[in-house]
Formats: sequence, structure tokens, C-alpha cells
Amino acid sequence: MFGKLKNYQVSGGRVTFEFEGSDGLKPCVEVITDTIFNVFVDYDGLGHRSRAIEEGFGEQAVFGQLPQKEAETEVKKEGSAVVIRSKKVTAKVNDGFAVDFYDREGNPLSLAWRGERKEKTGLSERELAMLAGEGHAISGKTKEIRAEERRSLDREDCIYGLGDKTGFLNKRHYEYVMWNSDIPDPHEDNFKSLYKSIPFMLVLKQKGVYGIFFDNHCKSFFDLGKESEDYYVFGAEEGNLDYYFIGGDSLKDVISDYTAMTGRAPMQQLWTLGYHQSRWGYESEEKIREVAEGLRRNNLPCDCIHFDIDYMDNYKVFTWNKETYQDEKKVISDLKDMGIKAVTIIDPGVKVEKDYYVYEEGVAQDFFARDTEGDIYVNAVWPGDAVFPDFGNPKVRHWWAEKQKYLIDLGVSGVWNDMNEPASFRGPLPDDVVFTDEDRPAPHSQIHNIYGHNMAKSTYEGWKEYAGKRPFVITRACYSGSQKYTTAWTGDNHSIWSHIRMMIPQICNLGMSGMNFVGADVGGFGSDATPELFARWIQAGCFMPLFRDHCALGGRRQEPWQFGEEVLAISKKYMDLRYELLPYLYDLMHETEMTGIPMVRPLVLEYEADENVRNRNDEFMLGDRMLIAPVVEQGARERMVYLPEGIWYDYWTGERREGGSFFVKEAPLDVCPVYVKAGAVIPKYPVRLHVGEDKDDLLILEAYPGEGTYGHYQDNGQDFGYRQGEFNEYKISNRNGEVTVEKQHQGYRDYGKIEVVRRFFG
Ligand code: MIG
Repeated sequence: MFGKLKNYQVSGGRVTFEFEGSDGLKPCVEVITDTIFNVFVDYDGLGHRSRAIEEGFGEQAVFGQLPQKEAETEVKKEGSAVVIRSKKVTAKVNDGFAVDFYDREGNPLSLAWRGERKEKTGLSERELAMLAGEGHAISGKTKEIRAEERRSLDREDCIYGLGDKTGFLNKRHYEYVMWNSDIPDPHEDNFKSLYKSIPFMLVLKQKGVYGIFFDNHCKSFFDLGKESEDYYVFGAEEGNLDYYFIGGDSLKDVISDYTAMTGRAPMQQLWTLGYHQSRWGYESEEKIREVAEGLRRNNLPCDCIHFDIDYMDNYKVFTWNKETYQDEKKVISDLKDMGIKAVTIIDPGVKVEKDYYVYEEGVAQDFFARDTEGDIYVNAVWPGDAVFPDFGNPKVRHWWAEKQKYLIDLGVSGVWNDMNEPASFRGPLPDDVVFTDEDRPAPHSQIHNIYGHNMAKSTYEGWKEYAGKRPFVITRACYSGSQKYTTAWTGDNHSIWSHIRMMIPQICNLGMSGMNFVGADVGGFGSDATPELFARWIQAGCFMPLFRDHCALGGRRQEPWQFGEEVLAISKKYMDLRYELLPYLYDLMHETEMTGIPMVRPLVLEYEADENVRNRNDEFMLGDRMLIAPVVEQGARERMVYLPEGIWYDYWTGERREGGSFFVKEAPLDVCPVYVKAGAVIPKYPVRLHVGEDKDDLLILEAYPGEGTYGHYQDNGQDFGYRQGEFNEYKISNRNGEVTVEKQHQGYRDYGKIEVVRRFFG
């Protein structure tokens, strides 16, 4: 990148360099903590302009900011290099701004790549032009890459994270583009972009582990060993070279560090862990009521029905269709009486229509993006001609936050943000459409990847302010750090077997990228679910943080009772299990808020030394003690299962198994193989139809043979009182079925009753 190292200056933990050819760019390396180093080249001359790390954000110190305490640092010249040492990591800065990182014993963790670059295998200009014709140019490079970094790869390195990318758990050998993209075609493992941009990756080495967070929200590129076996490359067309190297002792450490900086997914309300029923096409009051009644008639637990774009008047946001609804407020309150909450979709595009209040207010206050001529930029989305709120402007976010009152007053319980890549029907938004990036105008190319993030942030702030509960926001598009404000779903999957398979690594990688509360549409969104596919999907989906059955207009209806008696019974079995597991899921959500470690985990996150799990795509863990091995093959009535080291119990039969090997497990259509670790305690609630249903406030502690301890957490499941100490914490010990419960924090009412159930004690 640059030439010889000429000079350097030390100020606290920050070392600023001068190289041949680096005039004015102020390349620097800064020690943030013992394990986090920042590498920065100020191409823009604007300094760090992170939208992921927010100084001063949040109610608790862990919610997304750079740690304030200064790490102990030692800086000295060694030969031609400058060596920067923290207690845990050493960086060596060489000529050309080649930065090498070592662990505390001096073993290399990540070295700059110094060799020649191989010939690029990327798309030719011609291929790019062809793809542009099909609307896929969004994934291609269009400009010169400015900020670029090339780093060495070792043979054994595996790469995880990167948000919602398609394909498999291990991202090595693939190439990705960070450019939030709405792609309706079935997502394949060769896709480079999807809806979210999370430029954070974890590298698991034969010995050692580290993370790279490339905090550049413009269009960026990751070649993770496609071009070469020997190195990976990341870079961006605009913005700065601004990345964090995170060293740690484990993948979990790296995730904790990343989420300490960008924020941790906070506790959601308890009911959000219930079952959600949705479909695009519940086009009237009658349809919604029919679905709610169907759920209850079939004795199916459910906490929420989603209102897709059908409920709006001509797809105008913050309005209701008066022709298809007599009284929306009454519908919502009738649902509430059945224990079912309403979540409404809100798109960013505002219909161009005289006298439509949202449009008029936005125009009057200059809140919509403009073209380079200064006119309000118009594209088309669901309402036809539409304009785009400039969410990067804090005033616009404030206005949009106030708009949420419309929904809150109607009794709505949460918001589902769609189309916020932003998507558009009349070609993509041109790169030069003028938006705002906080305090300065910025072209679309520089705010595209944070558009959904800013929309979610504004929605969160509105609900926090006006609803007084933990805001429940679901988004399709996001950036690093969005987990502070919003949950997410994986967008338009299809009812095809490759997509139930893909859901597992996709949710695991989102979780490792900070986005904890996520789910894929159960049953698949596009195309038509078969009874078998739906049965398998609800079995796997009931273990995901967001458990929502959703499908597209025009496709086969997909409520659990649409596939016959057998599939209905299977659905009920797993929906009931979901409700039994509520306190376990809630404990895990609490753990995520405290540590950043996601609820759903790939096996490699718990057993990183085990080479058998580094590429395990078809199993996952719920917390550290429950392993799920769903059937994701059409026609299969058995499957291969791998259990890592230790003793495991088959959740359904009690069969005891020693880990460390593969075996074939029989799995008829009603069985999703689940294993529980020896010594585990799993907290449960009695089966119920919705979370608020009173069941004597009973907590059931299921104890498995073996020894172990467990931390259980309890609060009101609704508001932020827990941050003022309104919660209980229990330490539960299991000595081979002898269970003791010790209260460790008292700030909330006690359970009506705690019951111990010993499972599989012969
Ligand atoms: O252009 O609101 O991903 O969940 O049902 C399609 C209609 C718009 C895309 C979302 C999907 C939703 C649908 N939306």
C-alpha cells in the first residue's frame, strides 16, 4: 500500500505512522483493549465515522461503544518495524503498512500478505454488464477499490460470520459483497450478497482464533480464499480502511469483544419467543379472525399474528384499509383477548399522494432523499410512485419515531420493517441520490448499507419512547450493530429443501455476527410447501429465536392445519415443545445480552477443538446443553448424527450416548433428533396457548443424569425494569438428580411453585 516506514508518533495507545506515499492519510494502529486493535487509514479525511459503534449509546456500558479504559501498551522500534504490545496481542508494523499480529507467546495469528497478488478470478466487465441486465449488478464491483487489505491464510483456517450470507457455515473459498440486496430468486450458495451487510468475520486456526471487523459501511468486498489458497482480501470502493483485529482465546471471546463494541442484542419481551403466524395475503379482517380462530380451534399455541402490507390503505404506511376492516382497533383488541398480539409491517417507501399526511409532512420538512438536481427522488415500490425517508438525518429518525404512535395507539405490539435495503421496483436507486449521513450530505452509495439500520434505530427509539416496553422490531436489512435495535428474519426464502438446509448455517452465522434474535420463514416464503417439508421445517424452526410461519401471496396456504391430520399433530408437538422451553430460551436471551454469545450456535462455537464440527452444517446447538439434528432431506426417515465429546441423552427416548462419533439415528416424520448433555438442567413451563396464560406460575426443572450447574434468570418479561435490578437469579445444581436451587439475586416476585423432574434415571 505504502512505501518505507519513515517515522511514527505515539500518543497513549495510538501510534500514527508516516510511510513513503502516505502523506495526509495518517495511517495508525490503536490499542483499544488488550485484545482489540484498530488499523486505520483516513482516506476520507473525516476520521472514524462508524455507524456500528456508538459512543455514549445505551443504558449499560456493554451496549455498543469502545471500552473507555486504556489498555497497557508498550511501543518500541525493533529493526525496521515498530512493535506495539498489549497484555495479550502484539502487532508488528512494517514497511508498506504491513501489520502482523501475534499472540502473547509470539505465535503468529494473522500476518499481512506480502506476496504478489494472483490474477483476479473476479467477474469480467462483460459478465458484469450481462448481470446488470438481469438486475444483479448490485453484486459487482463498479469502481476502483481504494481501501484494501490482504492477509495470509493458513491451510487449516476456517472462516465464520459475515452475517446472512448464503451457503455453508465455513465461508472459506467464497467471495462476498456487502451491498444490501433484495433478491427474489431462490438464494443459492453462490450468491455474493443478501439483505444484510455485516463485515465481521471469525477465523479459526489450527491453533488460535481471531476476528476482523471491517467497519466500512460502503460497498465492500471479501475474497476469502477464492482468488488464492494463501490469502484473503477485503476492501471497499469508498470510505476508509478501518478495521479491528480481535484476538482472544476462543471464538466466544472474539464474539464478546465484537459485541462489546457494536452492542449486544438486548432482551426482548417474553411473548416474542412464542409462535408467530403470518402470511402475505390475509387481506381482510375476516381472514385475520379466521386464522386466529383456526389456531385456537386446533389448540395451537400462538402469541402473534403478523399483518403484512394487505392491511394498509393502498400500501400507504401509517394508514389502515377501511374497506377490508370495519374497525381495526377492535380486531386488534379481540385478538389480544385470545392471547394473540399484532405486529404490522412498515416499509420505508412513502406514497406520493397529495394530502396523504405522511407524504405532506415529509415534503414540508425536507425529509426525503433528493436527486443531484435537488428534486425529491421518486422510485416505485408497493404504493406506486414513492419517496424515501432520509433516515441518516437525526430529525427524520425523530419524525419516524413519532409516527410509530399511530400503531401504538391502535394496540399494535411490534413492527416488521421490510424493503429497507432499500428495495425499489424501477431499477436500483442511483449511487448519487442525496441522503444525509448524520451531519453531512452523503450519496446513496455511502448510506445504502446503513439505510435499514437507521430505519430500525428510529423505529426502536419510537417504541422505546412511546410504548414503554422493550421494543420489538424485525428488520430485513441491517448493518453491524443493528442488533442493539432490532431482530431480523432472513427474507424471501423458498419452500425448497435446499433452504431448510441453508437456514441452519445462516442463522448460526448471523448469531456469531451479533444478530442473535433471528429466524427464517418456517415452511418457506416463496414456492409451495409440501406436507413433509412443512413438518420438517416446523421441527427445526421451533428451536430458532424467531419462530414465524410466513409465506407469500399466491402460494399454498401454510398454517399448520393446511397439511392434514398427521402434519397438524406434528406441528402441535413441536409448537408445544417450544412453549415448554420458554424459560430456557429466555435464559439464553439473557446470556446474549450479557455476553453477546448467541442462543443458536454452531457446534464449533462450543467445541472448537473438534475438527469434526468445523464444517458441520446440519446440526446446531441451543445454548450449551441442547443439540438439534433436524432432518433436512426429502424422504429421509433416518439421518447421520455427530455428537461431540461427553455423554448425551436422546431427548425423546433417554438413550445414553457417548460423544465423539457418528451414528445413524432413526427419525420418522414426527421425530426431530434432539440430545441433552449429561448433568444438564433444562427449565420449562407447562404447555400453554400463549405466554401470558396463567399456569400457576410453575417452573419445572428437568434434571438429567450426571452433574452440572445452571444459572436461571426471571423478570417481568416486558419492560426495562430489570436494568434497575427487578429480576431474580438462581443457581441450580444437579448432583445426579439431586437438585438444589439457590437464589442469587432477588428483585422480582417468586415463582408460585418450582417442581423438579428427574429424566431418565432408570
Ligand atoms: O416485494 O410485503 O420479504 O416477507 O411478505 C415483496 C410483502 C414484499 C417482501 C418480504 C415478505 C413480505 C412481502 N415483501
